[in-house]
Amino acid sequence: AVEGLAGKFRGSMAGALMGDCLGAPFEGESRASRSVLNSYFRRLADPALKVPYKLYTDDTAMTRCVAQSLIDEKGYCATDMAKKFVKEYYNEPKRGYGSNVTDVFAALRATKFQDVYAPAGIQFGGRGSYGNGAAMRIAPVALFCYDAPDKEVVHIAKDSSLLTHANRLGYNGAVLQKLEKLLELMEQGDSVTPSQVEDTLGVYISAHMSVPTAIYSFIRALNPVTNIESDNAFLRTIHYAISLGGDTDTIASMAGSIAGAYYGFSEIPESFHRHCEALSDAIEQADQLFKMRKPKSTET
Ligand code: R7I
Ligand code: MG
Ligand code: MG
Ligand code: MG
Repeated sequence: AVEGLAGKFRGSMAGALMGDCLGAPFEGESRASRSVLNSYFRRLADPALKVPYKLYTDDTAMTRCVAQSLIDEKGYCATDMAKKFVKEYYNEPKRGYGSNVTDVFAALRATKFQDVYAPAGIQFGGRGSYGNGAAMRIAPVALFCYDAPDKEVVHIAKDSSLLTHANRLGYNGAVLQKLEKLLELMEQGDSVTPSQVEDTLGVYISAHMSVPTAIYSFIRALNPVTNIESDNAFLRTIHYAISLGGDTDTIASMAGSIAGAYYGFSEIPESFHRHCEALSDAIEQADQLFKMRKPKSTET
């Protein structure tokens, strides 16, 4: 088995995929009941269950592009990443993309990638999208920048986000503002209900109403959660994130990538591997990112 840091790289990529695949059936629906979700996870854990695997959505389609671009270019190349997004979208447009980001893909293609940041900048009357479509695909950037100086991870995270999402609220202030609320919720411990999380942090498709929620899901699921039967801590994270309703694939994917990195791939129950599309690709990309990780920073 792959242990240690390599297992954490695999866990992060696999966790992002699994949160997306397992959360997608519930996206945009009203919050699933505790019995529906408990039996969903119980059934999937049964090795005898015969069902097709769950398809990944735009979250994973774009995560795969980010990872592959960093691998192919051995670093951040805006044009290559933008081209990969566009090629992927036109190959498989029915992965559930946000309704406005597809205009960015069309404009990038029409302008032959001449100014790769321009199309995102003119979304929503020139303010840019505050959708969570940049945050949902960020895990490979964190892995690629493992041990790199902070300014490197900030640079790649920000610039790769700007290829599709230019709204300053989306990637800056609003997220930080919400982190204060996140701390407030953490102080309240186990008594916090799904409605409170929805009202305080949000379960919406905007970055500022989903990123703090994903972080909260990871923290909350470190310990058993009332009404959540999953006793494996990795699965509990995804189960809890989905239980909040709303943008379930994306919140579960972001929470899953953190949990997978924290617990490591070997902690992900094997019975769930076959339920997610293209898990072997996620592992392969994780291994490549692991092999090419930056040497330990010598910055003081
Ligand atoms: O952010 P994005 O890629 O969407 C990601 C979400 C995830 O939940 C995926 O699973 C998928 O379902 O979609 O796509 P965008 O089209 O940029 O943003 C998503 C939506 O956020 C838009 O269609 C708008 O409804 C909303 N939105 C805004 N609304 C008003 N004003 C984003 N920015 C704005 C804004 O500035
Ligand atoms: Mg999606
Ligand atoms: Mg969708
Ligand atoms: Mg979503």
